[in-house]
Order: sequence, then structure tokens, then C-alpha cells
Amino acid sequence: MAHLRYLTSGESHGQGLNTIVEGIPAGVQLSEAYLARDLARRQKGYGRGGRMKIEKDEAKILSGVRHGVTLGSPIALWIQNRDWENWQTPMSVTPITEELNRITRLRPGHADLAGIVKYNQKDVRNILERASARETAARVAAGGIAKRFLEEFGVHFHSHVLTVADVVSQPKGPIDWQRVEQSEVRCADPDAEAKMIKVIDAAKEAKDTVGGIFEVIAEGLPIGLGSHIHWDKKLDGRIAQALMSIHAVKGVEIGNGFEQTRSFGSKVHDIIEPWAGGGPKWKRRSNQAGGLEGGMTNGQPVVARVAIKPISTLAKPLPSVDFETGEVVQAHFERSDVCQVPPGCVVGEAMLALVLADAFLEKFGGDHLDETRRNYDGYMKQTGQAR
Ligand code: EPS
Repeated sequence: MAHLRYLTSGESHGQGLNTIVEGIPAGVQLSEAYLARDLARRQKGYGRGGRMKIEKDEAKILSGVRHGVTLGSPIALWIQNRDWENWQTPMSVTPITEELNRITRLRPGHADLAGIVKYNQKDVRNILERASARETAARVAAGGIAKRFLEEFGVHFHSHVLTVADVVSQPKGPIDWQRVEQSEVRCADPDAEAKMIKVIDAAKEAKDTVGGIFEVIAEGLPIGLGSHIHWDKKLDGRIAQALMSIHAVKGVEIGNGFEQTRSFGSKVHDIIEPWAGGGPKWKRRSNQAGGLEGGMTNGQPVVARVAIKPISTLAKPLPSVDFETGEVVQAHFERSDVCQVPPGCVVGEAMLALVLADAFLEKFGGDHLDETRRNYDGYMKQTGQAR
């Protein structure tokens, strides 16, 4: 059983999104303002469509927190959809008398085809509303809670865009995270940033979409989260699943996993050296493993790269089939984004935080934060990792 559990609910144009997060110990400071920061980061990004001008995502804390501190009980969050105002009849919970135009033209690449078959639907809207990446707002709110908890133990998250279409970010020197936060495409390399914006503009002009790769990083983790002993305890597998579940994601890489296949064993492993400074007794010459060996954290930053496909809703639709008439038609188009890679970064951080908080609680437990801290401090001291 997961030590940190969460569910989300909500349709893209319904009343809003819900999340319940269960497993966070008592005693963690938490505010709506803290969660709002990541929700706002997710809403940004060059290549977003018209919807983000309508929404201003805020998570209302409905339970599990008293006087700014968690109680150890489930934390329920509510994010209102401002666009609901325009969708009250088409998305009404109760039956309506109006005749609505059903969506019957299937979009290749979307959940449309498999969804209508599997759920026995006559209107693609009954699938696309939940398949929409709007749901990622709820994940980011849940991930914010996981981040707040991990922050208590010095764990921090970063993310940046590595590629958009064929444009590759090649930052000179260490990544300037402030620059990334200010960049419209969350890119650390100013030259690549300008090119990414151009390629997104060109795709929009051509009524097309573009994808790319982003990188998520978690720093400050102890050695020993996850385990080598069984497939479902391996942390790299759990991280890959969580990141792969993000809408439009088609690939996940830990460290430089794919590049390693083009090299030699003697070149790709992170040499271990003695370390006489504070903290662990070892250091590494590199971090090609992305902080994970044998399904466990090895004390290096956890690094995962995530490939997002070009969004499947196209303003110049692909040829397709009307599932009702069987006729060859153009796929359905409805307002959408041109590029989702920059907001994907923030969703990736949230998913990584949720998995790491779960693994952290699996290792250290604790009904109250003080108890978690006692267990953590004892382990860090005993294993020579205390900083
Ligand atoms: C999405 C389509 C667009 C995006 C949406 C995901 O929404 P709409 O159909 O209302 O224009 O803006 O993303 C969000 C609403 C969001 O919050 O990220 C889709 O089809 O997946």
C-alpha cells in the first residue's frame, strides 16, 4: 500500500478539480499561498492557448489543515474552473432539454477512439473532458503538498526545458534557475530560448503543434529511498510510471540513460571517491545515473527526462473517420495549446515530488513530523550521512 495516496477528480470544463491527499504527517506547515506558487508556474509557458487567459488556478484547502498546520488527516483541495461559467449547459450534471452537437470525428493521437469504444459512448466529449491535461492542475496542487513536506528535510525541485522540436538547450556552465523561472519556455540557454519561441510561433502559424523534452531534478535526498529487493519497490520504476502518466508523455529517461547505450561501461558509471567533507563519506565524479542505482537513491540529485509528444488536437486537423457515419472526415478541432513542454516541467516536478514523498514516508514513517524527523535524523547519523 502506498504511504502517500491521492486521487483527483474533475472534467476539463466541469465545475472544477478535486484532490484528496492522504498520508502527510501532522505538524507540517501548509498554506494556500504556498500551493498557489506552483499552480501559477504551471499556467505559464509560451505556446499555451486561450484557456489560460480565462483560468487563475488557486487551490482551496477544505480539510486536513488547522491554523496553517497539517493534522495528519486527509487534505482535500478544490480548484475552481473559471471556464465553467461558459459550459454550464453542455457540462450540466443534471439532464438537459437542449439538443447538443455531439463530437463524432475522432482525433488521432487522443483518447477519443479507445475511449468511446471502451466506455460505450456516443459523444467524444464524454472522453476528452477527463483525458484533457486540465487534470494536471490537480496533480500540481497535490505535488505542492508533497514538496512542502520534503522541504522540511532540505529536498528541493527544479525543472527546465531541454528541447522543443529540433531546438536543443545547451547552457554554458551551471544552470541559472532564476533565469529558467523567468524564461517563457523555461529554458536555461538564451540562444535556444529564442529559437524555441520561433519554432512554436511557426507551428502556430502552420496550425500545427510541437513537443519536446524536459528535465526534472530533485536535490537533497538521502541515500536509500526505494529498494533493490523487489520490482515494485524500485524507485526508478515508480518515478518512470508517475512521469509517464502525464498527458502526452511518450518517453522517460533516468539520468542520461539513452545516451549511455551509445557509450561504454567504462565511460558511463559515476566513479566513487572518498570524501572528507561534511555529510556522506563518498563523492561522485559525475551523475550519469541520475541519482538512482539498484532502484535506490544514491545521494546524488535525482534527474529524470521526459519526452512530450506534439499535442494531438490540431488546428489544421488530420484526416480521420466519423465513428457514427464511417465517413472519411477531418478530425475534430477544439481550442488547444501549441506546445505543452514548459508547463509539463511543473507537472513533472509535482509527480516526482509525490513519488519521492511516498518513498520518504515508506523509509521513515511518522504520524507527526517530529517523529519522521527523529527517524530521519537517527538514520542519517547511523549511516554517516548527517550533514
Ligand atoms: C487541453 C485543451 C485546452 C488546454 C487544456 C488541455 O483546454 P481548452 O479545451 O479549454 O482550451 O488549455 O489545458 C488546461 C485547461 C490546463 O489547465 O492546462 C486538452 O485537450 O488536453
